[in-house]
Amino acid sequence: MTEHPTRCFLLARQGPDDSEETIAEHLDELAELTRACGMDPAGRHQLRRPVIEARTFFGKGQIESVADEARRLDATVLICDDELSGGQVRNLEKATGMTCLDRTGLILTIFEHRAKSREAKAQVELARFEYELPRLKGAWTHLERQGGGVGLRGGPGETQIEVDRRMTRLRISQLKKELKHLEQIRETQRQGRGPGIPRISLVGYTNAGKTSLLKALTGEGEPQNMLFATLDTTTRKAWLGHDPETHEPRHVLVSDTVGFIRKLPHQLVAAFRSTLGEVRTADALLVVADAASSELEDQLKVVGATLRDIGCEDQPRLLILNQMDRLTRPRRLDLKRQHPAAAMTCALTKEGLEDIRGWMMDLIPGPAKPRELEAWELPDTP
Ligand SMILES: Nc1nc2c(ncn2[C@@H]2O[C@H](COP(=O)(O)OP(=O)(O)OP(=O)(O)O)[C@@H](O)[C@H]2O)c(=O)[nH]1
Ligand SMILES: [Mg+2]
Repeated sequence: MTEHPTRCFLLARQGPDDSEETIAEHLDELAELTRACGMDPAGRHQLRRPVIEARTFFGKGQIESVADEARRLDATVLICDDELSGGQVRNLEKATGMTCLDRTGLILTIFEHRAKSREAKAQVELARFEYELPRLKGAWTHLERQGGGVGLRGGPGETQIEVDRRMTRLRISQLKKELKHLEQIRETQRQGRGPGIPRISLVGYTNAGKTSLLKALTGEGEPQNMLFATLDTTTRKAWLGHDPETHEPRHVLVSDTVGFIRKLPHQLVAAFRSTLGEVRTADALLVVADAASSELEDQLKVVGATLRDIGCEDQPRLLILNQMDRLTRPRRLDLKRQHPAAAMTCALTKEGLEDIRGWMMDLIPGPAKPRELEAWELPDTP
């Protein structure tokens, strides 16, 4: 028997300042996210909504027509590109009879599926609990009403929610402790890698080609055409070339990291702080972008903002416009004009990698040259 993927219906709000194309692109990305989660996006709508409806986010009529269409398409899950409160999720579920998720919930689910290492699992679990904690409040109000009205204390609903909240807080503090411990181990490993070898981090929008570049530079890494394929940091040694003066071979340590995305849940950014510590403490950053994306400039803005968010502002960085094999010649020239300092690469054919190596070689001082001792430093010859 073949298993059919869950069919879902996508929704996004078009506010007064949002263009139709922008929201359509956000929905394209949301569709990619649902595929990354193993679902089949059956239909979508962008709904004009100047003012958000407090109870259900969208208007009553809008929700009814969406529910009708979703039913026709056999969709059982409703996914909203905008962040919803716990109460809004419950009200939408009641109104449509469908399971409802917001973008943050979807991204968290993908991360839960992908997390393999102990650290990634703990980070994702922490983000999930942080996400759920304020949402338990909505359930509490709801149960309180069931229990007989405001002010009633000690009812079964209240007790259960209080227990849930306490357990959630307890788990959050345990996870934070565990992550602190794992961060210390990581720090020790970092120091143990030996002084002198500079550390470079690959950062950028998800699916831009970071892992492919790690592979092109170091021979290791498993690229996948999938959003958030990489959650764990992998560090490998890359050969740069020979020092032009000493002729010694030069190396760097290159780290691959989790990708960024528009509206990356802040709970995830906070939870991934220790993984992203690798980026913060790197000597330089290689910022990888998918040059063929129609969203290139927006994605670069998201990456810039996320880097600021995690405290990376001062490190030297090289913009890498990857996937240039997918560009027409005029577009290539256009991009070269817009980003004259960027390296243009194709990670698959390794084209342009020399520019990256050259940049790293120029940036990073080589090993200290043997110093010729002056006469006054030498022991007296008998
Ligand atoms: N045509 C072309 N495809 C590329 C290039 N670089 C990467 N890809 C493809 O793009 C997809 C994503 O590549 P990855 O290296 O996994 O991307 P990533 O940035 O590590 O993505 P996440 O880990 O999911 O954030 C894969 O299917 C790669 O084969 C390139 O230069 N040209
Ligand atoms: Mg990757």
